[in-house]
Amino acid sequence: MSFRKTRPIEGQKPGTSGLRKKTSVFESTNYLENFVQSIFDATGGATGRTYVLGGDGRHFGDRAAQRILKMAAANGARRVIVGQGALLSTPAASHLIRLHRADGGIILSASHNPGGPEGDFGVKFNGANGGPANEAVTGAIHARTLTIEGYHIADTADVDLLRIGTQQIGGMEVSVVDPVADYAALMEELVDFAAIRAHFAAGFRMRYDAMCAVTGPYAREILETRLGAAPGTVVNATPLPDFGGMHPDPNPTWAHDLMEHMFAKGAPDFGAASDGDGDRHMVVGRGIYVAPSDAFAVLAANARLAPGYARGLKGVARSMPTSGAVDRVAAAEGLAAYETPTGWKFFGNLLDAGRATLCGEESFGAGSDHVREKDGLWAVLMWLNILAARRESVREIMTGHWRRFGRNYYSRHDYEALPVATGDAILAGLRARLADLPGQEVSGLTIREADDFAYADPVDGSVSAGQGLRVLFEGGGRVVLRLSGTGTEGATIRLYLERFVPGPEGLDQDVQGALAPMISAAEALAGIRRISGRPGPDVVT
Ligand code: VG1
Ligand code: CO
Repeated sequence: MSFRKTRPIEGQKPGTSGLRKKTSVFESTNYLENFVQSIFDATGGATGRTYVLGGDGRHFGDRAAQRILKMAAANGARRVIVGQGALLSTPAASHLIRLHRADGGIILSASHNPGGPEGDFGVKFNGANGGPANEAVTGAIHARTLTIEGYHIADTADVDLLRIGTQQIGGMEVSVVDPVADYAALMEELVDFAAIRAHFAAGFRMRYDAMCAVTGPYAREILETRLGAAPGTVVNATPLPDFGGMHPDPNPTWAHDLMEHMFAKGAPDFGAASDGDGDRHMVVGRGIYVAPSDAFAVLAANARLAPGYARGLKGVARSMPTSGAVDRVAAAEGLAAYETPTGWKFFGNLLDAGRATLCGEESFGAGSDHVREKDGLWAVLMWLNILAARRESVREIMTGHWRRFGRNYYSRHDYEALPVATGDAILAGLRARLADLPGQEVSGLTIREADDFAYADPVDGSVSAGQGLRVLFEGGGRVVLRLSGTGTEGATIRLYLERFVPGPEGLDQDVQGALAPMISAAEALAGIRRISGRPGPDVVT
């Protein structure tokens, strides 16, 4: 065991989902080590503790895992449970933390950001409840990175991460486990595997694109082996260090190959894709894309069809920028509905306190109280359960949903990697005018309310301010603006647009067309294009 001296390294503030940086930054001397030591120091030390460790298989993940194991040992940890090959999807890691009552977990991923030597790397710390560390903890970790003087590491050979079973580093036990088995068993408890198996046997066809990221082995085992989907249902199923050059972000832009298959002649009944670390998902029907906010509302409306939720839901929670579609389901079913800031960590208290069963975000994330992370494959299995039980197509389910609840037309426009000063100026400009906006008319819409969203956690009373600028219009339309916390280059502005149409007329419009008034109102209010000089958004979802 040795103590190595270092100096604090700037720029380590963990954002929405842990710390993300260019891979080369993480590979630079002591960067990873300083952050990991700071995690241990800021959470009361590692002595006697048990951790879960794994990641999405991206470049540097295996070397990072070896170093973290040696550091945990030198810091006195009792045991680390690590996925074979250093692989664990984020939801599977969350499950293992809970299953083994571990003290926490370290997840090696930059989620949907591209990987490889030129791409991004990331480290997330999750607490004993299996969820992302809250703001108090990430703040303490950050503070520690600014004062750290060195780290502890064992001077030993690497462990064999391919060999399932127990090994030792000094006094610490390293348990290499199958990354899939416990997760798959949990899914069997929640979702009606028999019904889905029968549906596949009756000819139902699907395409699951794992985008060369972590969910490949999970989806193969669950969909093809356990549920009997045709071999080849799961494509891009082998996790690769650079994700095969793909950008493992499951949206129509980056999962365009899946979109093409689902809109082509002879398309399968159902399509899905997941992101790098397996917490996000996209669902697509034959010839119909399902927006994440709508997909979440459908899950809430149909959850009882799955055995794990047959007794109903305790409540639902969505992030503020997520559309109000799920609120309409909650109102109809008499469920509590919560609105939280962006980022899964804000759902943790509601889930722990038993106030919410399902949580969802517009950014292709949905999950339940089975873990404390969003869970892409779980959501896909819930959809399969619903499709098998209702014996309807995705299009029929969506049309029926909109007829019953009305339709929240919704889109997110991302302006990526703007100069930081430009991003700040755009937000500051709108923020300064918020108080004067109510009552004003812009692009033919009357503004009802405008604020900078602040969230008071109903469980612990903590307040998170500055979570996004909201402009609400008469009639239920909305424009929301916030800066991304997960980008690794410049400032990314996310513009969220929403308009409610109660139906029965107007449920079948083109989304961007339906949102045109909100799009021009947003430009009139914030001037993103005018100030940045960009002709339009880089990504539209
Ligand atoms: C984005 C999404 C947010 C999500 C976060 C982490 O954050 O908007 O909804 O929780 O990514 O997702 P931001 O700050 O860039 O908008 V993941 O798949 O990276 O765990
Ligand atoms: Co992710």
